Amino acid sequence: MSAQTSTSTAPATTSSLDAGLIWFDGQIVPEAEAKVSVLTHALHYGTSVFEGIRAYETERGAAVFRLREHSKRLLDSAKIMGMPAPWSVEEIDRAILETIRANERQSCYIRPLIWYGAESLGVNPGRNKLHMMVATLPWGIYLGDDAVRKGASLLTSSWRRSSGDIMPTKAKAGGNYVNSVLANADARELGFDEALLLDKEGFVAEGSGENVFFLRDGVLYAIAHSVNLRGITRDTVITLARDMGTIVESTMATRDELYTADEAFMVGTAAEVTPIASIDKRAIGTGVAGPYGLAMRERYLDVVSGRLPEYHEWLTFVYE
Ligand code: PPE
Repeated sequence: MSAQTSTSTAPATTSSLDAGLIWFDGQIVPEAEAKVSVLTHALHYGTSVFEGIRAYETERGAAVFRLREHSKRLLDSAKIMGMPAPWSVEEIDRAILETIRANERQSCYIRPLIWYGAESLGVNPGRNKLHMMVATLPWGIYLGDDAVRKGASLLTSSWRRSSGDIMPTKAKAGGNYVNSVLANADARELGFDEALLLDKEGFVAEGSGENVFFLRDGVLYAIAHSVNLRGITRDTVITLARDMGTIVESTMATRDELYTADEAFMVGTAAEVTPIASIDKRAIGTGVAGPYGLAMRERYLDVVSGRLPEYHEWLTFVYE
């Protein structure tokens, strides 16, 4: 039996994400008009690079947190993928600010994406044009209210983080995220909040979308860069911790090292700072969100919301 087809009207392509106006190859257009072909190379082979950025409401209106670092990482991802992106870091900054202003947002999650178009099919991307879009979305607490208050429950994933000789793990490339999607979906299906991925050697790499920290005897340990993303929130938290007088070290760690930590937490643009209550059903510390993680979450939210002037250099005020 053949599938029923209709040639009269194209199916709707609008999302239910309330993205409003989108920056699409230099034009600001309603989301319903920001369309791509079903033969888009990136849709078939994951040949896209993206960023996740947040803007927060401050006393001086919306401010984007660490805009330049995110625009730079977007271009670094393109470079790793061998994509000849024609946009400069300044142009990307401007496109992002323009999109926030067009939507009159006070706070939002920002998703820039660069991808190969639909000029040719087949693995070789060479003949496809590169496109860029910027969307802004209302987006609340990533792992939910409960995970933040009580601490998140993690499951060590049976999916390993890709190694650097299989995928370019420092690039935020669309195709890389199949690994995160599989790990996260398994963990959620089994009733956990998030997946913890190990690398090929069995060392802790990261969450499906977060970097990991743990605390032991007053020292804060950041999981070392190996196959994990060079997280901007990780860098922020290391700076904040040192400014608070905490000793911070970068380390490799096995999963059992985390089981017996005094505290652990995950960090990322979307997740912000989210305490970990348990891993593989083992309580971390007392099995609730720990005091250091909660204090770091408060500190982080103060910084991104502009309440601490000494960190204003990290903020780009959108309406000034
Ligand atoms: N590791 C991974 C794999 C990752 O995707 C992120 C961001 C991080 C670490 C933290 O990086 P940073 O945001 O620079 O601190 N994950 C983004 C995507 C989340 C999503 O569901 O999509 C994010 O947090 O925006």
